[in-house]
This record gives sequence, structure tokens and C-alpha cells, in this order.
Amino acid sequence: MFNNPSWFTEANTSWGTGFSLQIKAKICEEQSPYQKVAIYETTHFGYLMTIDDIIMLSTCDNFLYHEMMSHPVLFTHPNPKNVVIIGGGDCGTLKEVLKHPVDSVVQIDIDEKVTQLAEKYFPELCSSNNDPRATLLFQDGIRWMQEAKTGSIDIIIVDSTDPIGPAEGLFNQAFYEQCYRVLREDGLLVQQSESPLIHQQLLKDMRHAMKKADFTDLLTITFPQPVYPSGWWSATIAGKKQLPLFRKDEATFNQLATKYYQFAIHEAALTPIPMLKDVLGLNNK
Ligand code: SPD
Repeated sequence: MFNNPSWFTEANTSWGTGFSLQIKAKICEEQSPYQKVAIYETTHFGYLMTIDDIIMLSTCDNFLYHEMMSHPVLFTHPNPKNVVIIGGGDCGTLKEVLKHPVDSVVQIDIDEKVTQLAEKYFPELCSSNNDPRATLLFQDGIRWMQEAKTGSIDIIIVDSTDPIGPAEGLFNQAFYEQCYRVLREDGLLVQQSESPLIHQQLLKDMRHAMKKADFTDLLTITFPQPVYPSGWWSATIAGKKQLPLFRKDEATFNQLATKYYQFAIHEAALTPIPMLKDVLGLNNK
């Protein structure tokens, strides 16, 4: 299967695993100043976007990740009005956030190429890009955060690539300290935190760095994501104060037209997973 041109394979040599998609065609490959972005048409998963040969999203299953990166944190904050997305250039998270009655969403992705290709091959994710509440910036998210006004944002969503290349600086204490400063008192940060099965050390380090940056309360939630390594992914929510209970009444009725997120999924995500408690020493509530 490896090196077969009709399959795209992302191999994980550390774990002796790989995930393959059969492809009809490689549509394009473009080298931006930051990374190599490619689009494939697959036989069954729709379009596939890769960055530096790592799978970012497919038409078929991206809803799982984008819904879980947005709705749990938006329903946890008591009254989210101003949201920032760092990364997220394919606009899938932006589209989900805009389903909420927020006043503004600023998305800062370093690479305009990602959004250009998403507009072409994932138009369903970009359908809200012209919403007057949305601002799309193409610049360095770390720098943007350093220059942002103190106490001005309710929710920061870090929808990044893996912690290598341009995204490396989004996974450390210095970045989290800036996020802490920019958030209002009841502000929340959520970051994609890789696989709870095969990236446990990264999860531990990330949570440790968030705590060192003074975030008081952390919650790691997990969800299926077939195209990512191990098929199981996570997001970590960090609160400046103790995380409030999520707004159950609003989450109960699925007015958001989601395909995965619902009240019961959110509630189940709050239940500590024994493996994560034991292996990572997590303290989910
Ligand atoms: N292993 C790849 C993880 C990438 C996570 N972010 C993808 C961006 C989707 N909006």
C-alpha cells in the first residue's frame, strides 16, 4: 500500500500505524512561504487537504473536529461575545462559531493559501466567511496575541496544525501567558490537543504549560476523528476561573444543525475517562 500512487497514506512510524485514503486524483500541490498545501480527491471521503503531507481535513469527517472545537467551549462560557480563532484557515471552526449569537470572530491564520484552497474545495465550510461579524486576517497568530489588548476577548480557539513548523510556538507557556492576558476574567481558551491515545506526553506537557500560565481549571474532552492518527482526538479547555457548568438548556435543543455535537455528547465528554485520569493524572470534572 505504501508508495502506491492511488492511495494517500499518513504513516506514524513511532506507533507502527498509518491511515490511508484511496484517491481518485491529486488536484494540486502549492508551496506557500510557510508550508506545502495539497488537495486530493478521494474515492469515498470527498476532498482531502494535507499540509506538509499531514492530513488536515476531509469533506467526510471534518464536522467531528470542528463541532467539538467550538460548541463545547461556546456553551461553557456564560456569555461569549468576542471570539478569536488562531489558525483555522479552512474556516470550518469559524462556521460553527458563527452559529452562536456572538458579536465578533477574528480569525488569524498565518497562511492565506489554506483559505484560498478551502474556498475552492471546501466551500461548505466557507459559507459564512462574509458574515459581517467575521474578520479574516492572514498573519502570525503568536504576534497578534502579543499585540492584542489586555482583557478584550471572551474565547480563544487554537485550531492549529501539529506542534511542528509554524504551529510549534502555539504549544508553550509563553503563548498561553499571552492568551491569559488577552482573555477577560471569565475567558476561556480551547486548543486542539492531539490524540489522547498516542500523544499523551504532549497532552501532559500542554496542560502543565497552561497551568504554569495561571489557567486555573482545565478540561480535556475527546472525540472520534477517523482521519487523524489513532482515530481519536482531543481538545483542552482552560479557564482563568473554575469552569462553569455548560449552558445545558441552550445545548439541549439542537438548533445549531450539528451532525455530532449534542447535549448528551457534551455531558458525556465531562465524564473523566479512567485511562486519562490514571495515565495522565488528569482531573476532569
Ligand atoms: N494531525 C493533524 C492535526 C490537525 C488539527 N487541525 C486541523 C485543522 C482543521 N481545521
